[in-house]
Formats: sequence, C-alpha cells, structure tokens
Amino acid sequence: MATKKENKKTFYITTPIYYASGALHIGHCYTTVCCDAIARFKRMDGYDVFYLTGTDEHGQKVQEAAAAKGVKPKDFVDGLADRIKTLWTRMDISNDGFIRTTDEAHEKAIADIFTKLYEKGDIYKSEYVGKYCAPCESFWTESQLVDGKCPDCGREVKDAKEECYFFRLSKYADRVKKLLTETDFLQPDSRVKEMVNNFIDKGLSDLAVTRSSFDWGIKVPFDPKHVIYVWIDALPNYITALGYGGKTNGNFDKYWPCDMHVMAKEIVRFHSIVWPAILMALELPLPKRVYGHGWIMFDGDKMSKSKGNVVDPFILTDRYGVDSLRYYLLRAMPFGDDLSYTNESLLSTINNDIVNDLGNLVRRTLAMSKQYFDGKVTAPKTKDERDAAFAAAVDGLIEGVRADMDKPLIGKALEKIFGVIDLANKYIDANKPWELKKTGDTERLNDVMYALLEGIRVTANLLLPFLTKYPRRIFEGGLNIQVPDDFSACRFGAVKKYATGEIEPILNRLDIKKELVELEKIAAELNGKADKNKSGAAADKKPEKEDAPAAEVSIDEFFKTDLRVCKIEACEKVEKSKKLLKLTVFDGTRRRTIVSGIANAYAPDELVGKNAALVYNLKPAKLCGIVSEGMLLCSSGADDVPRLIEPLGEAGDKIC
Ligand code: ME8
Repeated sequence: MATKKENKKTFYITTPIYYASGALHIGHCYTTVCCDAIARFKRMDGYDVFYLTGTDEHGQKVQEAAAAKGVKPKDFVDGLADRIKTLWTRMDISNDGFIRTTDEAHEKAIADIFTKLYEKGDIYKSEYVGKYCAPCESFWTESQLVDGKCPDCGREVKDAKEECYFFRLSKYADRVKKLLTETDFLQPDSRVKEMVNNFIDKGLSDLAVTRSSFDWGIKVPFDPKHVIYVWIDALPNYITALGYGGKTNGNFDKYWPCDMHVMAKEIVRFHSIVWPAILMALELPLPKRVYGHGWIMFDGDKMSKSKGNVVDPFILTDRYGVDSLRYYLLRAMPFGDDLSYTNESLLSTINNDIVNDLGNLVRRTLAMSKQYFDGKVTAPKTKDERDAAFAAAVDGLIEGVRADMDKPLIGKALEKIFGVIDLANKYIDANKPWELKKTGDTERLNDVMYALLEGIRVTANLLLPFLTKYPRRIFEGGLNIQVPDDFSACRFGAVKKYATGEIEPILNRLDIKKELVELEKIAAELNGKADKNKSGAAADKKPEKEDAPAAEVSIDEFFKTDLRVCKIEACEKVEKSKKLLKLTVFDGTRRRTIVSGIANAYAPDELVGKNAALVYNLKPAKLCGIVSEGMLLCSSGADDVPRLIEPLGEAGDKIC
C-alpha cells in the first residue's frame, strides 16, 4: 500500500467504451459500478487512481441507428453520450476520464497509429473472403464458426468478400499465447482456456481492420475510401485517453501500463488477444491485467440492447435509491460467472441486507445511544474479555476486504463486511442493552454501546467505496464525525468518544408483492411504447396467413426439442389474464411452474391429474410476471380454442 501522498503508487482501471447506439442497462452499470468500487477502494487505500470510461461512437451500428432516427450520426452520438454521462452521474461513478472515439485528439491519434503500423508492415492491404456477422460487425473464417454460426453471438453469418486492410495478428500469436498461459494477465483462469482452445490453438488469422461498406468512422489517412474498423479505433482509447499520440499531459507516462481492464466475457478475445498484439506492434508495455466478468441474464438470455430485454437503471434508482442498485450489482453477481436477474432477487436483497441488516443495526444503535446516554458514549475504562471476539472481527476486517478487492472478488468483500454487520446485530441480541438499562449497569451499557458504534464506524468506513450515500450519512449525521477519506482508522478503538445523532432510515422495508406488480406495470408500459415505435403499422399488422407451414427442419433439428409426459398437480387462474392458467406439473424428476394459454377450454380444477405433453428443454420465459419453465402442447379445432394433447404414460416418459 502506498502511504506517502507525494510518493503514491498509481492504479489505472478501465471499463469498455460502450457503444453509443442506444440506452444503457444494468449490464453496463454492472461493469461500471464494479470498476467504480475498485477505483474508490484503491483511492482510499492510498493509490493515485485514474478511472476511465467512455463511448464507442463510430461504426455501422451507430450509423444505422442514427439513420433510423433521421439524424446525423454526430448529433445522434452527442445525445447518447450526454445520456450516458447522466447515467454515470446518477450511479455516482467517480471516473477521472470520459473518452469519446469522436474526440478530435482520439481520431488524430488513431489515424497516426494506423499509419505507423502500416509503415512498419504490421498492417497491409488485401482481400477478405470469408463469413461476416453483421450484428457483431465481425469477419470469421469457416474454422472459427461454432455450429456454422458466429462464435461470439451465435447468430447467422453470411458470405463476404471485401478489399480491406489487415492487421498482422498471426505474427504475434506465439507471444500472446505465452502471455496468456505463462502469466496472470487474463483472469479468471477459466477465460484463459476459452481463449487458447477456441481462438489461439485454432490459429490466429490476420484481422481485417477496415471497412468500406459504411463511412461513419475514422478514414485511413492514405486511402480514405476505407474506414478504420471498431477494434483498431476502439481499443487504443485506453492510451489515447492518457494523451498517447497527442499533446502530452504526463498521464501516459504516469498511468500506463494499465493495472486492470474490466469487461464482460464476449469481448475478452479483443482485450486479451488483439489488444496485446497491437501494443506489441506499437512496442508499448502491456496492461497488467484483463478481467472478464460474466453476464447479467434476463429470462435465461443475456441482457442486451439488441434483444430488448433490458432493465432500466434510472427506474430502479428512482424507486430504490442508488445505494440499493449498487449493492445488488456488487453483491449478487458472482464475479466471473453469470447472474440471472429477477426483480424478486433485487427486492429481497434490498430488504434482507440493506433494510434489515444494515439499516436496523444503525437505527437501533443510534436510537439506544440517544435514549440511554443522550448520544454521549466513551471508550471503556478497562478492556472486557466478553467483547474480545467482536473487537477482533472488526479489527481483522480491513485485511480480508483488501485481499478480496485485489483479486478482485467484490461480492466476497461485501460478504465479509456484512458478516461483521450480522455479528453486530447478534451482539445486540446477546448483550441486551435494554436489560442493562433496567438493572442500572451503566458502565457495561456504555461499553456495549461503544462496541456497537465502533462496529458501525469501521463497517461504514469500509462501505464507502461500494455505497456512496448512506455510509456518508452514518458518519455525518449519525456518528457525528468527519467522513474518512482513507482506511487508516479501520481499527476497533480508533475513536475514543462519540456524541451521536440520528438519521433517516436508508429505505423503508419494501412490500415485495406490491413492488413486483408495480415493476411489471412499468415494464408493460415501456414495452407498449417500444412496440408502437417499431416501424409503425408493421408491428400491429397480422401476418397474412398464420397457419402457413413453417420452414423444413432436419430430423436432427427436430430432435433438439425434448418432449416428455408430465402430470398436472395443481392449477389456478392467472390474475388479470383471461387466457392464462398457472400450472404446477411434475416432469418425472421435479415440479415446474408452467403458464399456459388454455383458460378458455378448462376450469382449473378439471386439469388436475391429467397428463400433458411438455416441451422439456424450452428456455424459461416470463408471462404476466410469472416465469414459465416450459410449454404444454395443444391442438385447436374449428373454434380456435387450444386444448391439451394428453399423452399416455408416466411423468418423465419421452415423447417421440
Ligand atoms: O462491446 N451483463 O460495447 P457494448 C454484464 N464498444 N455486462 C454487460 C452486459 C450484461 N448483460 N451487457 C453489456 C462494446 N455489458 C464495445 C467495446 S472496448 C474497447 C469496446 C457490459 O456497448 C460489459 O462490460 O456492447 C460488456 O463487455 C460491455 O458492456 C459491452 O458494451
């Protein structure tokens, strides 16, 4: 840890630069809040931190999104960059820099980098023949495809042939492989295997780095019909933001190489293979660490702008506050793995951890301190062994949290802090201050209150990088001491005297059922608006013939659908829906909830005990706020009312 101000160690951390093609969602918030917590932690731990985020504003997707709105690309990205900055202000993001790829200095530096690499022979002109994934704007060779589809997003690819410039990635393959396999450069470890097996060992081909099919981008300075494509334009943002290739302000020498690039797994390839190779070609030092976290999933699918399954952080923070959303993202997500987002999990995390554990500890302690001592509590005259275990847990916290943050295992760090909050709540119940008051044991009562205030102070101090509002209020209005800007007083006994006040609760307990209904209503309103915006009449138009045969599928494709017999065990109407019933079915191994549009054909009781044909491996989907874990096959007659197909056999039997 750096201690002397004039001799601070530096720490440079980055998020990806997000595409300025639509509103950001809680997936983007996740990366940005994680980096923010790490940046704030490192600043408080004595480092001179530079935290960079920004926007990726060139490319076909942006050009198309602007055209769809009928505005010029630059006006379009200006509006989105403002909106993104507003979101980061809302989320209390403490970034030191915000780079836009349309910044003049960045554009000039990229053109120079391109020329330099060309002159060096690491970029050359040729013709691309292969496969192209339009949504990812990526070229692929046949061998890189997975099941004939784009290995990044799984969508269809098409044949492509185009004259373009290539970056000589193949030249750096051996050095990159060594970097990945012989150092801790890429984390978590599982990503190393993915990169080596899926990309490096399959052979690194040179990378097409220009396009001529659109023109919204930085032109190749010596061949302007070509536009420098996203990765050569975007990845060097991490150095151009520090002044590389432009007017130097000392930041490049001070902060480069970067300590940690953070992103989700789908762009780890670019950060751990392409970016080091570009830096090798530029003969620059390599970043120290690339961390690829998991995805926030929604209804079994990656939350993403293009899939429209996004959750709006403005709405969530309006309703529950910034601390709640920051806490949920930092705590709930297993860093490295995916997180399945549900409104229920958000609301119950808020209620359990924020309102109950933290909120109640602070409320109860401050109220008792006021009531018993008019807020005036002092350090014990003599040490009491009964408090030794609690004091040791408080004392040991900083080291454990620091070790987790270095990895970084942010959820684990929060788990440790909340472990001590939990201990403090148990300490209240074990020591029963109200009984000490009754029996008149004022000295012990003072010592118990002191231990609690120390516990709150140290945990609130450690929470400052994670939650940006409530811990400050704990210091300012509750403990009545200055908000610390480091961790130097994270020791039991560091403050000797208190004159406490009282503060408003962090949040009132949420009525989860009511909130779920409210969130569904808001989502339905937003979806309604989105549908209306979808190319006007087309969204409302019925297909000409709904019962036209579907396209042919092969027998192998058909057998991907796993059909099984299930038994209906319970059934009820879905409130506010005329068509839907909620069923509990037994599938041979477990019970599942299924929502099915068969209410016009059956009363709920009629169905109990019947067999049905279950699509066993269908992705869960939410209908009327209920997650349906499969689908029941039906047929409908002339009246167009769907009725269940009732197969013979036992629950779990295969249907084929
Ligand atoms: O890829 N779960 O930009 P992008 C977790 N411009 N994180 C998510 C997420 C989810 N469901 N959805 C998005 C680009 N993210 C390029 C990057 S960098 C030189 C260029 C976060 O707008 C996550 O960090 O598609 C992911 O890697 C990033 O947003 C992708 O943002």
